[in-house]
Amino acid sequence: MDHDVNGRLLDRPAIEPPESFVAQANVSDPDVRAAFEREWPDCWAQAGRLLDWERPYDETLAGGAAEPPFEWFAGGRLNASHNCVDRHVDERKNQVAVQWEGRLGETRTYTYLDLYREVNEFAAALRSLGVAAGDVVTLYMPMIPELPVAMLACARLGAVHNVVFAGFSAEALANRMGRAESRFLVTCDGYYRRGAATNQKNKADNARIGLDHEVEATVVVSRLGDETHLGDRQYGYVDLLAAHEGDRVDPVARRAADPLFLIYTSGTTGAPKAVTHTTGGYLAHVAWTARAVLDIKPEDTYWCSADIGWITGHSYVVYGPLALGTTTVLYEGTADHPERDRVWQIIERNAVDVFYTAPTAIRAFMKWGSEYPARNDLSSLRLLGTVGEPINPRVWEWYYTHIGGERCPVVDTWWQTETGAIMVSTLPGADAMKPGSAGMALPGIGARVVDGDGRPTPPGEPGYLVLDRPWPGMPTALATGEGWADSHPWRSADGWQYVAGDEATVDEDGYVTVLGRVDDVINVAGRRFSTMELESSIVEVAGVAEAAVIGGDDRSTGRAVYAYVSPERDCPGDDDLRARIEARVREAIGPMATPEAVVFTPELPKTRSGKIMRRLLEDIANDEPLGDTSALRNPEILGEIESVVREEP
Ligand code: 6R9
Repeated sequence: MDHDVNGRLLDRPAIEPPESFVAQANVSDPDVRAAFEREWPDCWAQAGRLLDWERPYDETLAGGAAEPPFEWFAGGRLNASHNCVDRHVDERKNQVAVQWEGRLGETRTYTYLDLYREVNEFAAALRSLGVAAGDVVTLYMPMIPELPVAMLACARLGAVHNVVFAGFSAEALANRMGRAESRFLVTCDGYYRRGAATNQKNKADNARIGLDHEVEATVVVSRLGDETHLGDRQYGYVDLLAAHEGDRVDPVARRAADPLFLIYTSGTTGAPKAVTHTTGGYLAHVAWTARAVLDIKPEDTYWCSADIGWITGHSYVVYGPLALGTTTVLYEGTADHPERDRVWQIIERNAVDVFYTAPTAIRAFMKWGSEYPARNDLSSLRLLGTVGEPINPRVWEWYYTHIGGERCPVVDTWWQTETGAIMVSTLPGADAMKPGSAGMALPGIGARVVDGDGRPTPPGEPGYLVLDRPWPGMPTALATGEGWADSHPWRSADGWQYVAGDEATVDEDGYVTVLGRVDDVINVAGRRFSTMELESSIVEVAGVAEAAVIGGDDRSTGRAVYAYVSPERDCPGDDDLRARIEARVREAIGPMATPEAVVFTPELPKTRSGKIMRRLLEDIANDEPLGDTSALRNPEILGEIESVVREEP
């Protein structure tokens, strides 16, 4: 089969969603985009209506659409904890809200009533420790139910949570607490990683030492069950709950534009940046997309496998599904522990209806083989989703066939920490799917691909992906126009637009194909290669598990392709594998793209969500000092890679 430059299959027709899916879909009206256009921005009242407002808003969007400031749902007041918990208790108090699957095979079930009680008791505890509306509370916890409970308890008080990925170092935690001047911390004693216990409390204690300001209170959840020494101003989570048993806290009504949380970006292109999301606009956008794109119904069991420390976990493990009153699965473990069919067992055991994951996970599933999903019953699945990176058409097809049984639509959802919620995707009940292409801008969303002068590029021509209209889930810095002036300009061409930093193409039907971060495109002697295209060809070589390519300095061509390859467990990284990789790239892409160097490494440096940190690999290749490494899940691998590169002749 032929592929275009983006690796998309040319002779494969678009795939229509199955009729059985369309018949039950939350959104199936093919006219929905046009209807949103006709009523923009008031069309977003559809999202506002999914929420309970303590005080109704006066205007869907105040301030006009031309330039900041933008204020969504102006005049409205609401509380996110009320929206995600209280209002469901009357209707379905005994329905499961959070289904937890622990690393050691344990499970815990929280009904909406259980969640209501614990959120209230913990909110009362936080209040007694001095937490008030507007305070920043840092949450440094793995995937345990106490994390969403703590998020919702903060939201109940109008406090702003600052979740820091549990795998980050003490230094990364100190940096993120310091910048936010956060005086409250909720953490745990430790947790299991691949069967071994890590000491989280120790990291938290070290972070506190590195801070310039005092921490007023630290709450420690017992995950390992061992006796933990609690120092001054440190409190045990269960002791606090016991002290506040039966307490209720009235949800604090917040203005729609008030901050709900802050989170740091993935840092794939530079130092991680703080992003603040709003209470009303964010929650409305997340709820609407969870309903229209992920097709969530209250009676579903829904599983997004993302870590809560990533924006995807905030929006689609916690806020979106709970706002819609569904059952959300929370999984603490990894996909291959203790066995490579762990994910499929969880889907079978819980009869999961909708599964949302990342291409990096799907690539791993594909490598492990289809026998693992095949030996589990996946017939409960109705819809599949992916997020985080471009998904290669071959990987898409595998997901569609082996996991979805060709019966579940696949939504390839493009968005960012900065956008808060999904921006570009097919609507699974209304749109045809094109493997490898995310799809059209969602109804009411202005996404375009433009050249360096801001002019729309012709179909198929790469350009910059920009958002040229405000959206409800936009972060505070963009809404007020007071932040990010340098790194994220709203640049004026024929209006304001937010430059997302991704390179993309758009086709005749308006389907957007994301090629990768602008910085990740490699220019060799005037020819542009997308990292995805190159990496896909390398991963096709037998024995290769994963690959990352970057542009390194080269004396003759200016820029050259450097490949970092992690071989499969039983395959040696030797000259034979190197020769096969070079041959494959020459054949698939062309001699110009043949890697200047192939470096073997047991792992690639990755973020909490599995994104490859190419900029650090580039620093190593070019013998430059390493940039910010604080957002790495596995920083220890860098030293190993550096030593291999230095040994190269
Ligand atoms: C949600 C999230 C954002 C960057 C984004 C883009 C890449 C995300 C994608 C995708 C192609 C998709 N990205 N979804 N690329 N297709 N469906 O990932 O947020 O961690 O901030 O990353 O991820 O490059 O700009 P974040």
